[in-house]
Amino acid sequence: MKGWSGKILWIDLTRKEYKTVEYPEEWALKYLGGRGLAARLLWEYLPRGADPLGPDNLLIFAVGPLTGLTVPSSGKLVVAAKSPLTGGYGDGNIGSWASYHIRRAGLDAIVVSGSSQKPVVAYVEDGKVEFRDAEDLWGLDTWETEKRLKSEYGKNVGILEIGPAGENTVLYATVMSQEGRSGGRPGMGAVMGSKKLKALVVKGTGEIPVYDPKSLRIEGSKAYAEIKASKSYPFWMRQGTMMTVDWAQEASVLPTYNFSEGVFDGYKGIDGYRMEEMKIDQRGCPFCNMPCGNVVKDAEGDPSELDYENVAMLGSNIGLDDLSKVAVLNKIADKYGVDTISLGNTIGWAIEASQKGILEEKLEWGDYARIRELIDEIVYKKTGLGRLLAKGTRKACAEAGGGCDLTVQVKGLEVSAYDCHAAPGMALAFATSSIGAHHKEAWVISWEVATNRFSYGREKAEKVIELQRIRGGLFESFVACRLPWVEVGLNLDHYPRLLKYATGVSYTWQDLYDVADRIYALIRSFWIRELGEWSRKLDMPPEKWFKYPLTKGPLAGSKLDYDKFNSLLDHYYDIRGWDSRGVPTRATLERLGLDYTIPVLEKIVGLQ
Ligand code: PTT
Ligand code: SF4
Repeated sequence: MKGWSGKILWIDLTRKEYKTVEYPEEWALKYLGGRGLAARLLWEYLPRGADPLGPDNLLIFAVGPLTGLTVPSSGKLVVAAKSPLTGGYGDGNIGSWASYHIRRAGLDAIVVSGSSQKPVVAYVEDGKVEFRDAEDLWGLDTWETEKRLKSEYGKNVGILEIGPAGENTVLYATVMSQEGRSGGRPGMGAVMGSKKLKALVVKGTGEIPVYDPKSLRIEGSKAYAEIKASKSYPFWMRQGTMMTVDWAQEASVLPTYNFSEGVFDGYKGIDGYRMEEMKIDQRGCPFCNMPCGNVVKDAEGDPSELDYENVAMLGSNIGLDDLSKVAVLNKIADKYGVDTISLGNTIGWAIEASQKGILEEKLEWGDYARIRELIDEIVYKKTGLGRLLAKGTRKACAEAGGGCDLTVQVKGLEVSAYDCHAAPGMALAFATSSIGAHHKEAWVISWEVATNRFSYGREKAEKVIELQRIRGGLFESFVACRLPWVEVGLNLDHYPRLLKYATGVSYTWQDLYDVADRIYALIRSFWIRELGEWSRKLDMPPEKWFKYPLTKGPLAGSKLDYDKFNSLLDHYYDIRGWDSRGVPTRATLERLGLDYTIPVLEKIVGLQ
């Protein structure tokens, strides 16, 4: 079989043992890789009900058939596990040389099980593993950790590591790489920390198996050239995702004061043009010719790599209008290895809850000095408030005994940087994303704002599913960055051709949509199995968007409509072939070849 190695490396940290195992060819063909393979592995091998922070959880690093090839933006991998933040399926997509080295090591995935007594680094070279004591690295930030490991193992390795947030199992700690790449928002870094795995270092020296290397090279070159020739390319190279700040303000979707408003008076202080004035470098993931990592000098004179999400969540959402200070908070988050989205969202909730008297301590919007300290308290769980906020907003409000109607999360994962008071389609995207509220799977908002914004019609559900299939299904399973398509309009038809040249398998678009639908239904089944129940309430957007209208900007007075949203959700379930609770029907599971989930779901929720 070309295109896949067909092999998975299993590392048992409890016993310090490892083995390489072949997995069924059918899994590669039906789930492709990345998220698809990770979901299949979790279903098969994670003991049902496993504690996400216990040794039974499986931490999976999975690549796909396009990863690491000389095709646009292919230096990515999926990191997945049962999430300690949500209790369901969790993953993230991270750019790192580790992706390329995993493939050159002849592997499609590395699965880490068990947990070490003492901090450890796993060094993987062509499928062999060495366990290196990591007492000396424990406590170091992600930048310093990577620097030391590079000086030890050389520059030609891929490194994925955690910082203090992962070590201290902050529930939204991420896995980091290359000083500014972060993946696994729903606490994948906490899972790594619970296993005492400080870093995974990978070196591969073999060839990546490809079915038709010549055609792949030609198709890849055409795609690279198309990116460079795109009209959007020059501005993208200047601002990257930071161009979104001005657009979000214009569209009244810029998260402001814990998603109370969609416009921010100080937006000019944090937008893409301000970033351009401060820019000192530009960097990105392997194999990318449109690098989006805009590096600025922060208020402390250090480099900090900015993205729209980071800036909106640690800027307007907490009332901070000075990009050089936002950049400091972003840098700290990267060094500590904690998700900027959940961090900014949780701090925003804390400030609002404090102002409403729910939390004892008085916190103020935009109070940079206090917020900087608070991040330390969260990451090191130093104070009562820090310990509370380290759990994310859903648990924090339950423990604080109030303010749950002010949390902006779905299934326990905090919403990313798009306010949806006046965007029902995007609210549906957040509500039905397979890891909790993340924009990565169906970023319908630009289409929604440009078309029939206030409609709750079936076309919104259709669009959400179309994007979930392409973004959440395909890009996450053949594993490449989606931004060449999203941001500079690379023609999607390159991808089935690239897949054919990589694997020898001719997938039609219908075949690919079936793969994506299979992955979505499997992930939904996994959630149901792990939560032991299901109800459509879990697919509802935050109460805040229904209850408290916007008070500022051109859309003041807007909020979501509960009944209309419910009918939109019905459309979504209907198109997906899921019942009115959001459970895939028996016929859908059979059609997608997920028969093995049927007896389990039948027992837990009963199938229609
Ligand atoms: C992603 C999420 C995002 S989405 C951003 S900014 W974005 C935040 N970035 C963080 C960061 O940085 N530091 C930090 N400590 N926490 C952060 N949390 C947030 O994490 C990222 C890019 C971006 S930048 C986006 S949209 C695209 N996402 C892709 C995706 O999901 N899949 C895919 N196939 N391609 C993608 N391409 C783009 O990748 P999560 P990265 Mg990230 C500093 O992982 O968990 O999905 O959260 O991976 O290598 O950093 O690239 O405006
Ligand atoms: Fe990485 Fe950005 Fe390039 Fe995508 S566009 S591969 S996230 S540098």
